[in-house]
Amino acid sequence: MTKKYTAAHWGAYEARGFGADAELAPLPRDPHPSTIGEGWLDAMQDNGVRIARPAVRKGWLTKRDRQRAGDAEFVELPWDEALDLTAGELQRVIDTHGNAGIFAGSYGWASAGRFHHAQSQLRRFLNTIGGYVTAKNTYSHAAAEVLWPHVIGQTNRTFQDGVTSWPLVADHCELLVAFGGISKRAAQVASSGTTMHQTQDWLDRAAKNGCRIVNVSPLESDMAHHMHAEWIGPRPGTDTALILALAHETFSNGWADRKFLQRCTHGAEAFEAYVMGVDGTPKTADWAATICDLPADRIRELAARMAKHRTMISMSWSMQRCDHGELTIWAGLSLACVLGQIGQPGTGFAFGYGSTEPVGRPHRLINWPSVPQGQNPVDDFIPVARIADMLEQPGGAYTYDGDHRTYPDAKLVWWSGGNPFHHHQDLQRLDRLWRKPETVVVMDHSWTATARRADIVLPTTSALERDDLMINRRDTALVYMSAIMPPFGQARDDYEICAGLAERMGTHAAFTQGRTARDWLTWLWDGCESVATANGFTLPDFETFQQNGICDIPASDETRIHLSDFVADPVAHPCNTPSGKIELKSEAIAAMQLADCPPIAAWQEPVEWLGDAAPGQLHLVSGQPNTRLHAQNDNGRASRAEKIQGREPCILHPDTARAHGVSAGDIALVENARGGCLVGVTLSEKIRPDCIWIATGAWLDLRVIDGAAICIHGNPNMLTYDKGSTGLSQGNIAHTALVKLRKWDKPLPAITVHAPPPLS
Ligand SMILES: Nc1nc2c(c(=O)[nH]1)N[C@H]1C(S)=C(S)[C@@H](COP(=O)(O)OP(=O)(O)OC[C@H]3O[C@@H](n4cnc5c(=O)[nH]c(N)nc54)[C@H](O)[C@@H]3O)O[C@H]1N2
Ligand SMILES: Nc1nc2c(c(=O)[nH]1)N[C@H]1C(S)=C(S)[C@@H](COP(=O)(O)OP(=O)(O)OC[C@H]3O[C@@H](n4cnc5c(=O)[nH]c(N)nc54)[C@H](O)[C@@H]3O)O[C@H]1N2
Ligand SMILES: [Mo]
Repeated sequence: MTKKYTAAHWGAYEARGFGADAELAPLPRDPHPSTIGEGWLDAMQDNGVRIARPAVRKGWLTKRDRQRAGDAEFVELPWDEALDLTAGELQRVIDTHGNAGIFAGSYGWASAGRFHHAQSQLRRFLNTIGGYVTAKNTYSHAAAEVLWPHVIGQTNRTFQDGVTSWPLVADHCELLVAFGGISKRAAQVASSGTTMHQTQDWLDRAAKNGCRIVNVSPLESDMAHHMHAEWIGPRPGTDTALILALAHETFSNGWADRKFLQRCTHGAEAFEAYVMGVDGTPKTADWAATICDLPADRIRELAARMAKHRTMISMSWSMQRCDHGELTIWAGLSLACVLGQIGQPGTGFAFGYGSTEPVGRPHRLINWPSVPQGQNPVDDFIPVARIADMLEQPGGAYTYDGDHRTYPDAKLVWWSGGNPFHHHQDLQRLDRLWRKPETVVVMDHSWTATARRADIVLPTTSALERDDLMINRRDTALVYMSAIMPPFGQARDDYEICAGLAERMGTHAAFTQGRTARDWLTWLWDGCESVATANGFTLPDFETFQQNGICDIPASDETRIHLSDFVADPVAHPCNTPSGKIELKSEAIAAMQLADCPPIAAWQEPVEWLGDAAPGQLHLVSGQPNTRLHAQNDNGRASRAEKIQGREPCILHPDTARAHGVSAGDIALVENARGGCLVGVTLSEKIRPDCIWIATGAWLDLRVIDGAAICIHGNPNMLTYDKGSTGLSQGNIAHTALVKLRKWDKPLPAITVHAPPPLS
């Protein structure tokens, strides 16, 4: 029997059977298959959440109301009527407001195949009819995306691609200081799929080689237990102060690598002056100890070891998903410059080890083809996490990367392949502002919190229901993804939906270029064959690839030392910064005159933090879920198994639980001025007692109970703060929030979000 394969952002799978009999097994070559995959198949076979037919919200259909409350009734329509309605609405908005009235940034992860990529399909279609306002940067690392080009002259993508490869760390690094940890949890994921999970193996090899690992994080399990890592848990959001104190120790003890600073950096004098206290405050270990709530001796001791060993400073992406996040990662880079170990094997500075699986992979990167999105005639955009600000204040002023800009007026909001009522902060605020646009269109395969807040819902197939190609830029294999289920209900591929709309808008030929979905797959494969030839190898023909299901890429090993060319000869290989060097002070950022973003990596108090908390307040850390990709598969087995009385679990220190009168297994209300959520209590000694950890991704089930807006399911974005990290990048600050906690002693409301909305 020939094997079939499929893939998701969390791994690649062998498939047996079809439809109700389908089974998935992780690839035998994958040493550590993901937990997320265990809940994939049943999530996609779940009648309770899959959208079977196009649906239109009744209040919008009958009277064009904007009451997108999440509990609305929907009317199911035949495809032709739904597509006519959608195309008519598009045309109306374009005629009345122009294409700039369409906001279709559509941020989100969608599914892993190269062709059936939801956003690409939507953008390609909208570009054929005059374009749309888009969203720039990501929720993952917007602050880094805007900062790195100024201070190191690389895009975040180039930076990540160049990060020193794992084997060099495992074999040469003596001290790995990991801010935000490096965990198997987040490393389950690789955007566009992966045939293996190896991050933990690299860490194990490092430990076996005697590398000492220091986990700097509020949560000890951000580093695997068996690593016996040292744990330093500063108050969340205070890492910049800790790093500045490490730099202070390094300068004052004469351990700074002055030659490196002189050869390879710009602005080191300004940074040193700030660290040593030109502003009246020397950034000593004692100074940081108070801010970070750490023993000063511990900071001094760590600084000494970092200076005396071959040290890698690793920062997870979470380090910049907080207030002034740009400054945290810039501080990390600055300290690495002071230590002078950048450009050598296994030491220096890294951003993103463990945040996704491919970062640091020792395989060559190949830029495979993708479906062209075309040109967007509308050049307006918003920084991705400023959606609620945009809805609140069309025309409102904001700064972004040195520009003074104004928010567009979104009349029609279109989302495909993303879930803002998962990913955005302060969801009660978004819920309120979401009612401002005239029309909301959502394409998804499931009744997510966002789909429930749409006017027009167009049901898509899931990746399990169509053939596609798994093509990751840094994998050792390509995977032919075979459909293993028929389309759910009347669901259609994103491509087919967009083609149907393009037909109505008169752009069918431009959108499809006369190709069927299968024609596009062969077109992509033809492109892959050319890329392979240019890289010195050949690929099998399309039919053979489909037959085999997997195609290994030959000779894919690659060793990389980040910035080694630059460090070896900064004159011959300058950084693409104004000075040609790594900038510890940026004149470009200085010229922006931003109140919240100084031109060096200085400590700025976060808008909310434990150093300025009321008694009993806790810091909320809302990281990536172990059992899901964001909100995807929340209804699947793996995610459901971890819930407590159907609610998302939180992690609390036993002392904290006791002080708040809650025990393991209880339901607690976590709340602040922005809203509340109900969580199930789990206990661990391995978390700072003044923190609470809640994974993202429980589907928003919003109720007003005794006047308070509460997600009864446990979505932490009810509590997070919706503001830009600084006026530089406007990145989200999901990891900056204070909350209170108390036992929930009222009746526990039933979860409704895993059952379909009322349909007629
Ligand atoms: N509090 C807090 N919030 C956070 C974060 C945090 O750390 N803390 N992290 C942030 C980060 S880094 C990110 S990346 C975001 C993630 O936020 P999102 O990427 O928006 O979250 P997903 O749940 O992956 O949403 C993808 C959606 O695409 C749909 N989908 C899947 N396949 C298809 C398809 O073929 N077609 C269509 N049309 N749709 C499909 C899925 O059903 C799902 O609803 O969350 C952010 N939010
Ligand atoms: N299983 C799974 N893996 C995923 C995803 C998923 O949804 N599920 N999503 C993927 C995506 S889109 C992204 S962007 C990446 C994100 O990857 P990361 O940003 O690395 O992941 P997080 O879980 O947000 O954060 C990692 C840890 O940082 C710690 N942390 C938070 N705030 C602070 C702080 O102020 N200081 C310090 N020192 N530590 C802090 C938290 O304890 C948290 O557990 O994960 C990817 N991987
Ligand atoms: Mo992300």
